[in-house]
Amino acid sequence: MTYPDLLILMCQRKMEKSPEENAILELFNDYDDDGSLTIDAEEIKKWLQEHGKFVTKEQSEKVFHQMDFNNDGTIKYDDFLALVTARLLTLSLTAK
Ligand SMILES: [Ca+2]
Ligand SMILES: [Ca+2]
Repeated sequence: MTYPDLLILMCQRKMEKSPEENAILELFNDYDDDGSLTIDAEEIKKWLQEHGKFVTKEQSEKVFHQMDFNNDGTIKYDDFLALVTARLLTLSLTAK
């Protein structure tokens, strides 16, 4: 399973229980361990570990850059929302 797939899987699980926006915000808060409203590579690494996926520092930095949707060096909720929305849209299109 690739990293984005894991992300979407977690999101879909949450969505079964709550409306779309809340599910994404909840997931964002899951990542944002220190409540700084931004996600850094270290938090990604930690989150993946908590979900049984061990990555190196290099790998977590690669994921970080994938998730930094507007390439400004930080992952904020906007990036996260854009990423998840784009991904879900792709999935729902390919599912048909
Ligand atoms: Ca943080
Ligand atoms: Ca960004």
